[in-house]
Amino acid sequence: MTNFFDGIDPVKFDPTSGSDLSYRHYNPDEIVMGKRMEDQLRFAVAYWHSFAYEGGDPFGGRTFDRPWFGDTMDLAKLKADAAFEMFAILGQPYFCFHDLDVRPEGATFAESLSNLEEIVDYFGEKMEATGTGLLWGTANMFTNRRFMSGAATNPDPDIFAYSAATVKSCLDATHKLGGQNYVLWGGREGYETLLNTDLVRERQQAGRFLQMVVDYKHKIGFKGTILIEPKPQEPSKHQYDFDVNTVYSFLLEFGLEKEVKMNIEQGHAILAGHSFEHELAMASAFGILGSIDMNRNDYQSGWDTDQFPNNVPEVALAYYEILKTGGFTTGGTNFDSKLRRQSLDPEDLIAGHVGAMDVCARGLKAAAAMLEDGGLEKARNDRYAGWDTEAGKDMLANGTLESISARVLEDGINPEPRSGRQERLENYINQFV
Ligand code: XUL
Ligand code: CO
Repeated sequence: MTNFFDGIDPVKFDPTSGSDLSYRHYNPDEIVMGKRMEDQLRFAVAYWHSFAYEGGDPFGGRTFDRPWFGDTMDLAKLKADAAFEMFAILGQPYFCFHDLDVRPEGATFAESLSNLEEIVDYFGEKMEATGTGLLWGTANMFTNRRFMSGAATNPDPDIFAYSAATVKSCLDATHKLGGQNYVLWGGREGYETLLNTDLVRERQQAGRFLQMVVDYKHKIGFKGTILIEPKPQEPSKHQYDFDVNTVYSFLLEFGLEKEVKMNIEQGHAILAGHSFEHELAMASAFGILGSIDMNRNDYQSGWDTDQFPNNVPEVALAYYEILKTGGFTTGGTNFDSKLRRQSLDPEDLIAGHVGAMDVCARGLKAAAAMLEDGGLEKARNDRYAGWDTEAGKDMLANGTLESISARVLEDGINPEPRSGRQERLENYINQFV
C-alpha cells in the first residue's frame, strides 16, 4: 500500500452526487446494445502518461512530484503499487504499458531484460489479486538516444537487432500477462530529412520486421492482435505509418493484411488532417479496426497534446463507427491522455479519468441510440439506392464505355442532381448528443 491516493474513495456511479469524483454517465453494468457498458468500452489506463510523465514540456522540466520517480527497482515497484491502487479506485478493467514505463533501463540489454521480467512477475501477482487485465503491451523504441534514427528502419543493422530483441521481450511480457493485443507505434520510424534517407531500404526493413513480429506471435501462441498505431509526424518530421490508408497499403505489400489491425488514436487522426471517425470508418472498411487511443488535441496549437477527451459529439461519432462493426473484440478504449503540467494533485489524475470515462459513456449511449434508430443508415442507403437496381448492378458488373454510352443515348438519360442533405443529417445527430 502507498499513501499516494489517501482520502480518495473508490469512484462509483452516482448521478446525483455533488462530487466531481463520481460517475454520472459511466455505469459499468448498464446494458448498451446487448453488452454491459464496461464490456463495450473496455477502458484502459496508459501507464506512461499517468505514472511516468513528469510534467515536462519543451521549455521546462518536471512539475510533478511523485514518490516513485527515480531509477531503481524499488521505485518501479512503488510506482506499480500506486498504479494498481488507481486502477482499483477507478474500477478500470485494463491498463497498457511500454517497457520503459515500468522498469529502470539497465546498463546492458540483459540487465534491462531482467528488470522487465522482475516487474512482469510483480504485475502478474497484482493482476491476479485485483482482476485488472492488460489491454496491450508495447516497446518504447523512441525515447533512448540509440533509437534517434529509427528502430526497424535504422541505417545501422545493430539497432535493427536491438529493436528485434526489445520487441521479443515486450511480446513475451505481454503474452505472459495475458495481454489482449500488442501495439507497434513507430515514433522514430520515419525521417528528419530526405537528404540522408533511403526510403526504399527503410520500407523494406519495416516490412521484414513486422513479418518477424507476426511469425514470433504465432510461434509462442500469442492469441492477441498485433496492432499498428498510425501517426503522420511528431517526433519524426515524417512517419511511415502516416494514416490508416497508408498502413493498409503497407500491410498489403508485405502480405500482412490478415494479421495486423489498427490502433487508432484521436489526436493522430487530426494531425493527419482527418477526423477520428474517418480513420475508424476507413479501418472498418478494410476489416482492420482493432482498438482506440482516446484523447484530444488542442485545436489551436496543432500539436499532439494528448488531453483527456471532453467532446461528446466527437466521441459519439467515433463509437458509432465502432458499434457499427459489432463493437470491440480484443480492442478497447485506452486513455492515451495526460494531465496538464499544472495539474499537480492526485485528485487531478482521478478526475481526468472520471471525466473522460463519462464523456465516453455519453458518446457510446448516443452512438447506440443513433444506430438503433437507424436514421443515418437509412439516409445513406437511400442516397445510393440507384446502385441496388438491376441497371445499376449490371452497369458496374458488365458495363463498358460503349454499352453505357449506347444506353444513355437510347434511354435519354438526363440526371437531375439530388440534395446531399448535410444540414438535415447534422441536425439529426444533434438529437442524440
Ligand atoms: C504517441 C503515442 C504512443 C503510443 C504507444 O503519440 O500515441 O503513446 O500510443 O507507443
Ligand atoms: Co497512442
